[in-house]
Amino acid sequence: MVTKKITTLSEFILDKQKDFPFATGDLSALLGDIALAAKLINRKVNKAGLVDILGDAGSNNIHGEEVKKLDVFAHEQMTNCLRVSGECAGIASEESDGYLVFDDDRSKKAKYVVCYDPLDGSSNIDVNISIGTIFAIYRKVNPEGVCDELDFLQAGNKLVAAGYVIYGSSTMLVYTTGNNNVNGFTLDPSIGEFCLSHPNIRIPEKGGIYSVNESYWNTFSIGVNNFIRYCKTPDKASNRPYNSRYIGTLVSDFHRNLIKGGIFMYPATTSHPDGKLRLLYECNPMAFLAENAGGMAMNGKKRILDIVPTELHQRVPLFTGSKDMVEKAMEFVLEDELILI
Ligand code: AHM
Repeated sequence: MVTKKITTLSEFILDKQKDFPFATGDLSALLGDIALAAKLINRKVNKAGLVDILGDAGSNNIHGEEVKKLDVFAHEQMTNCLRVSGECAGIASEESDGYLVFDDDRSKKAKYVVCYDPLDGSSNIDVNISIGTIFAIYRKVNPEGVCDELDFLQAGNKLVAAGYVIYGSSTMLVYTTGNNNVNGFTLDPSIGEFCLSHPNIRIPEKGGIYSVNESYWNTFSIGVNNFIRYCKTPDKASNRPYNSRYIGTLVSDFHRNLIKGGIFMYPATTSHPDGKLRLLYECNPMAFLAENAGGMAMNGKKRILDIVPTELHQRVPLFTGSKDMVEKAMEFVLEDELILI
């Protein structure tokens, strides 16, 4: 019997590091810390259905400890893993108002800051639908001293690495450090390792899926609605109508479209002119992944990665996925003035 060689995430990261002769290994270690936090979150996510049996969030479990909400737990795991690692100078999380500076001796000298959404799709937790963790890694603007807000308010085109973990029918970690290379690793629970399962992911240029919350139809711009109508209109030459698929967890919708080809949209609405999704924690990391997999990510007028953030929790409209579909969506969207940039 021939046994196929398994490449673990740690082996893969170390192997990649060899391509950069001056690499110190800090980024590799940082990615390893995030993978560790993901495994801890995954363990808890798998037990989420037992919360009603073992105790509701906010109550005490059999050990007398408070049962935490899963998103708070995920935030704490990410923060703790990064804090003790010494490779991260500070974090900004969707779950906390401000950024957090790690000011111990090692972290103060660290080169990187990390932005994350510890548990994306939290409204899906209670109904056993895939959720995820999204992360983005930047180099500190000023390598000396503790980090400050400007380190987090960098445009996505300055990203060093980004990725997500999807807690789905299997648990996967997908990440990129740029260079048009995106790789996916599936967690083998029997050995507790993420193993390379999806090398060099390329998003199909012509997708066949559109993902949008159509219940907001009445509040979208005319341009967005015209694009949705285009997606539904039969046309043999371009394989329309496209399939409509919407999970309501960005990580899951994005992941499906990344593998199968499609567009994900969270456009501006009349009541939310900047949409719902956060630039730092959701849109930038997904845009970096999309572009490095051969896709696109726009806010309706410009490239997501070129937006310079002005605040930590800034929201932006998002159109991302297969290049042909995003370009087509932009043609429709640009016809209309409702999108406010
Ligand atoms: P969350 O931060 O509460 O998890 O919300 C983010 C989620 C995204 O994962 C998803 O794409 C979007 O919200 C769905 O929103 P809606 O229910 O308005 O369609």
